[in-house]
Amino acid sequence: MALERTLVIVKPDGVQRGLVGPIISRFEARGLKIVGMKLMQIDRDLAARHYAVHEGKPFYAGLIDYITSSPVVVMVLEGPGAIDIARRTMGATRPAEAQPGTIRADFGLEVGRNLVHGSDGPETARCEIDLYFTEDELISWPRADDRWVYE
Ligand code: D4T
Repeated sequence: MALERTLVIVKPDGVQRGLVGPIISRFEARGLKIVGMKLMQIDRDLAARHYAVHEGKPFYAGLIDYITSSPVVVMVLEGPGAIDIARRTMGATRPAEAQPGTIRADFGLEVGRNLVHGSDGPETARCEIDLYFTEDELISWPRADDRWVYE
């Protein structure tokens, strides 16, 4: 499978609830490699650019308030099929509909507090990575485990 990069965000509820470690652990244990990561506060301008596709929807205002309410941890994860793998690890958008064993099912209850974001396709991933990271903030590094994770 092609090596991909995807943007993942531990949202404000994940940070406030002390779940940064447990959430990142799910992705690490899966075999995805962290190639960029930082704690940051998303301002309203960045939030509007990230969620531009949802502008005008009934939940948009609440979504912007929520994502800007507290620090988040943003990261770029790399691996074969990383975009889809990350989303399957997160589970369905609505935690009530997410499969047990996924992050949203195991840690969440409501769609407006669904703990994590993950890019939903190759084009979105490219745009979102550019939105949050400069090129020199991303590190390509050989991992000792690589030959035990990749065929
Ligand atoms: P994100 O973008 O946060 O990874 O979520 P998803 O990709 O899984 O889902 P989405 O784009 O459809 O929704 C973006 C964001 O809006 C919130 N939301 C969504 C909400 O508060 N109420 C709703 O009815 C929907 C559909 C949750 C995620």
